[in-house]
Amino acid sequence: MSTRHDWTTPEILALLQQPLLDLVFQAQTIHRQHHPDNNIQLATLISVKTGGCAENCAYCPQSAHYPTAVEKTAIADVDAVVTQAQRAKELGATRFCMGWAWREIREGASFEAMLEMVRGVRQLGLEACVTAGMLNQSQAQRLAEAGLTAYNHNLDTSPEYYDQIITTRTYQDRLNTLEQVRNAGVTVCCGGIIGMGETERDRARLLEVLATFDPHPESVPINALVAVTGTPLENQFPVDAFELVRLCATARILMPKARIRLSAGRTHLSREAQALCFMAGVNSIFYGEKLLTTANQSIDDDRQLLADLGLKVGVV
Ligand code: SAM
Ligand code: DTB
Ligand code: SF4
Repeated sequence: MSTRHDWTTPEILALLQQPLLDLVFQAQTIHRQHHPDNNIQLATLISVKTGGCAENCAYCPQSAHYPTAVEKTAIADVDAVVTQAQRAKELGATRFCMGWAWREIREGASFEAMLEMVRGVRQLGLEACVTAGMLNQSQAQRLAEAGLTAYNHNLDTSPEYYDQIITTRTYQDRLNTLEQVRNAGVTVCCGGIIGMGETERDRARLLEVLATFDPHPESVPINALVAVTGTPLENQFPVDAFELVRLCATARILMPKARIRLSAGRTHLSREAQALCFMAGVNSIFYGEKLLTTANQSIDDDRQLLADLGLKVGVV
């Protein structure tokens, strides 16, 4: 099957809703046509600038709008960040992702520091990813020149459900940022969140927007909501693992070449549920004790899981 960019909502819903094992089988079949077998990427995430964000994303513990336990911090030092990247490399990561709780990238010393961090991470031979909110063309260009591999900016949910989750910036703002990233020649890391009270149709619509990009995002993070105390979504129940598997599998079918990253929310998943996600085409995880402000699976548990499943880490 050739890679398509013209998927429709009914087609995607039909994929999502088919019997689970048919869906996973189809996803794994496509996965094996485009990716090495039994291979997974480990990406380590750090928070360079935490908390105090001007946006009101309803899921986010870092938004200044909500009374969460997250405290605003200063921007981390370049040296400290590069040292963390070195440590992540020694532990087996091949991608290093740096997060800033910003509505948009700011100019000045903090942007110069961001460029230095990118150069430092690249010098270690790691892929470098930044997520720092909206950016303009000149900033995207300067990040590209510093060697940035990918910029992460998520759509989070469907265009229809979006204003239930965020009102301080629009879906179109997000699309514009993604276009700047693409124009600068930096790869696009763009995905969303499951478990925020959205319908199955919203999930299909999110995937539709991603799968009608041409080219597709090189990397698609799939986050299961981490319901954090103090946020408007604090009382959401963890999403059923099979629904997450369905989303991962459908993303794999629609975007055969993308890296599908099982991102936030793995601490709620059993080893078996994670294995099913890998079967469904997931080929990247966040690796390290912490995501940005919340806990991740432990390194020991992840190593054990990969060993038990016979998954190999590597850049292929
Ligand atoms: N401020 C930047 C932005 O919004 O693009 C970068 C950081 S932001 C924390 C990156 C992404 O993390 C969000 O777009 C969202 O998809 C995900 N995220 C944040 N909080 C989450 C949560 N509690 N559960 C699941 N995913 C979350
Ligand atoms: C993405 O899609 N998920 C990551 C990364 N991109 C930046 C962030 C997850 C954050 C989970 C909540 C927290 O730890 O603050
Ligand atoms: Fe800010 Fe990003 Fe959190 Fe939204 S998701 S509140 S933009 S840090």
